[in-house]
Amino acid sequence: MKFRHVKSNSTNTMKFGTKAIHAGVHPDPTTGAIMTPIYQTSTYVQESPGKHKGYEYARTQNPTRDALQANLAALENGRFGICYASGLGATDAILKLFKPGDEIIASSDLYGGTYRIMVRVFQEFGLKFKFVSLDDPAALEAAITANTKMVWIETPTNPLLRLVDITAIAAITQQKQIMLVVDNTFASPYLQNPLDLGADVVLHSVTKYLGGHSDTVMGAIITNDEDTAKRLTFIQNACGAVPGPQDCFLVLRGVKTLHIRMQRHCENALKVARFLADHPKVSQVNYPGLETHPQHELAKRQMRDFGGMVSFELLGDSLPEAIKVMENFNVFSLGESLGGVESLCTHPASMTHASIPKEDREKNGLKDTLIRLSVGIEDVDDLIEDLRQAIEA
Ligand code: P1T
Repeated sequence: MKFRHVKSNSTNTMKFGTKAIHAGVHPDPTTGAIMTPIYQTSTYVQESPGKHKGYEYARTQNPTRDALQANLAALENGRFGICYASGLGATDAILKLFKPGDEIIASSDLYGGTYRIMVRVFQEFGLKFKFVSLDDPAALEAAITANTKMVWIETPTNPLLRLVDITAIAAITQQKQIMLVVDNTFASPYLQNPLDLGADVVLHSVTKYLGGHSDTVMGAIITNDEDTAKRLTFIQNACGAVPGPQDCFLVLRGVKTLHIRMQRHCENALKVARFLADHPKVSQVNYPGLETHPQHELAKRQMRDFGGMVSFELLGDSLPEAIKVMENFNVFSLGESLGGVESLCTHPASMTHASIPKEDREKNGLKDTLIRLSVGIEDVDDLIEDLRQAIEA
């Protein structure tokens, strides 16, 4: 099979905003349509058995998906992009690269669904997982054994907005020839490119900032390694968790404004974080852009800005009070997910991280009273007023 996800040379030299709009997409060859058509088909007509235009069956290849995969690869400065039906579908594909007995070290603060697929699905098939706090890269060296095959990190982490030093971790994994996977969902490729910092594989929940409009569920993997890309493309087809062409179209459309949206997400989130940090009823604010964040210097070095996610705790640590605040919001909507244009508020303990046992959550510093915000791109004065009235009501 022809391997079709190679980035075109011209996008190598483009800046981010130009790539977001142009990489991977071409005017439709039959009509000149500037927007990539939604190839809503399950199969392709062949002239003679095996004589076709490079497309046989839509689980295996689809032109709308090809365009998106090439676009996302370009945004991460990678050669190969492979899309899946969800972020967890992409995680599933990566975990299928390993065999029973292989050991995987994951950072201990991570999305609850990632923890769940590791512990409740792949551990049953014989993969071994260790969850280690990787704030300090030395903790990784101590955890590695001869069977360690992969290190999985999220940075910034969900929901505590801690950072992992990708360059420092990559120095260790490269020396020991262990695959390093970075879940770059919270930063988006606009703020951070892990492949440039030494990671082998980047994963996105495309559902979030890449899609950007809370209307699609999708995942993506980007890598420079041809063998890994071939194996992941094989799994994409053989296991079948592919995104539909309509969803690929929506994400191609969403990505065209990624750079503009991210600028506003960052601007608004910093103002929201400062407001919360100054509020007398707030005891703790997690945002890498605050000078008080313990890894602010690393954030400045590793990221181009600090993102749209903020989490906080109220003084007194009362769960009923935290719930009251979440019920009081008028502009922030209470719900799971993040990265859309509209502001969302989430209660990690009962929603996104409910699948992690309470004892483990608390060991990692995730309290039941933590409130997570996905700061949208509305007028920030309205967001701050909404927070003020919800906290003070
Ligand atoms: O939801 P899905 O597209 O399958 O992506 C899973 C996923 C992977 N990685 C990170 C860092 C994530 O945050 C997620 C999904 N997270 C949420 C739904 C959430 O509200 O945190």
